[in-house]
Amino acid sequence: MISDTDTIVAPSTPYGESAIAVIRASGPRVPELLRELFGRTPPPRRATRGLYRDLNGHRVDDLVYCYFQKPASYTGEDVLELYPHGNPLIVRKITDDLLARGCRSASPGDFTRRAFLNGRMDLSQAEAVIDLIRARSDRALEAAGRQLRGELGARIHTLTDTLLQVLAEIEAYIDFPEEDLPGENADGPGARIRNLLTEIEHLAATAHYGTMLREGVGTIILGAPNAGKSSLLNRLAKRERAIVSDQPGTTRDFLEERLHLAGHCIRLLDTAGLRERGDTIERMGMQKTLQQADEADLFLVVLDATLPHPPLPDTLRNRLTPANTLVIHNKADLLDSRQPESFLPECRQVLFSALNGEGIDTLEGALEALLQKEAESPGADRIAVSARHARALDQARSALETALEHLRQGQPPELAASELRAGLDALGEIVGRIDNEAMLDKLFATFCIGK
Ligand SMILES: Nc1nc2c(ncn2[C@@H]2O[C@H](COP(=O)(O)OP(=O)(O)OP(=O)(O)O)[C@@H](O)[C@H]2O)c(=O)[nH]1
Ligand SMILES: [Mg+2]
Repeated sequence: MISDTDTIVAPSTPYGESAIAVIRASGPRVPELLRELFGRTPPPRRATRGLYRDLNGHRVDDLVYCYFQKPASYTGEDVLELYPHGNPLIVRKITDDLLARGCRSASPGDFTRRAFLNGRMDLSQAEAVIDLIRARSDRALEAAGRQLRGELGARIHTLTDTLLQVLAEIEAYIDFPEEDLPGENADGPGARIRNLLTEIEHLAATAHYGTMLREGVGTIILGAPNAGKSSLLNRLAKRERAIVSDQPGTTRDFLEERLHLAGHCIRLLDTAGLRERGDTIERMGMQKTLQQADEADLFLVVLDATLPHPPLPDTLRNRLTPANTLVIHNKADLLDSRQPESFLPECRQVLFSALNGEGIDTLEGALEALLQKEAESPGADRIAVSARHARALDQARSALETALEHLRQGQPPELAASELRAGLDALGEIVGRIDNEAMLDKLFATFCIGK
């Protein structure tokens, strides 16, 4: 197995006061460290009490430790976990002492990287570890948990198994050229590649939702100055987050507030009002609004129900669909019995008053419905791939499409075979048949130290 031969050490808990802290060491020196520190190798996986003395013989802490014997450990190597009192000074003294005893400071993601290199988990699972730690909503936690349990890996393996079969079949025709490749029959290679393509596209289509889970659902509040955008943010956030005033152009920079709805983490953005004129700062604010809108997942268009509705810039208008937009007719309290003027009629309309809270339940319900739709599209298969996975899936898709084209045109089977192999490689990158060190460095660098 590929593994560095040094023994790495790092605190696994964040810096600060706590009841206990965790320090972890992994590598070949662990059994020796145990003998040096505690005069014994305890039975694996059993919490043991001990007195930690540093190299100079000074008492550092009375603590509990646990030995995980390879390969049955997180990293697949011998691992020592120490649970001292959660004082940063103690944690530092122990870490420094372990460094003095010949360990090396772990870099971000080092432990998980070793787990991956030692075959304890595939790459999609290693990535799920970081997703799990970072998850800010129930849905994100669930998705990361499923990926950590290997559900994405299993899907990819099913795809690569089928692809290998098709490849073997095509290669058989290369070896026995006197037989013709079966053409367009139901279980010929062409049909099976098309099935694979459907599966791959299906998985790739979950990437948008995957980003929403990993980064929060970017939800932008848009509308004319004074429409009540900041008042809406405050209502949804249930606190006075943004300044509200009757002066048009109050919000100039954008404000972000995180909230939870239907198991999702929402990044709600309040923005500068959109209008034709405005001073320099306000225009800069509007520019920012349009930039933010470019990256948003959902749109809350706020209108003053008592006024005629100003037009939206075309670039923005083109992004708004019934699947991502709610039209909010605010200031319903001023409306008497009049009906508000309809706007973007294809989208869901909600009558609302930020002043008295009327319509807030309907609004939250409508927002939840949009989120639920996202979660279910494109089929509730419960897997949401990341941008990295999506790129690999896309490469696989284009290779398979080219292979299909070669077969269709009756080209020599070698050409299709070579494309299918490229497709296999691309799928392999998702679970980790990667021999590119730089790529691994980049991936694990996003981890925290001690993980
Ligand atoms: N009557 C009534 N007034 C409201 C309602 N919502 C907001 N307002 C008032 O409308 C004015 C503008 O509200 P804001 O929330 O600051 O509007 P905005 O869209 O953020 O405005 P800018 O930041 O200037 O673009 C304030 O005086 C609010 O008190 C509402 O539902 N009913
Ligand atoms: Mg505002």
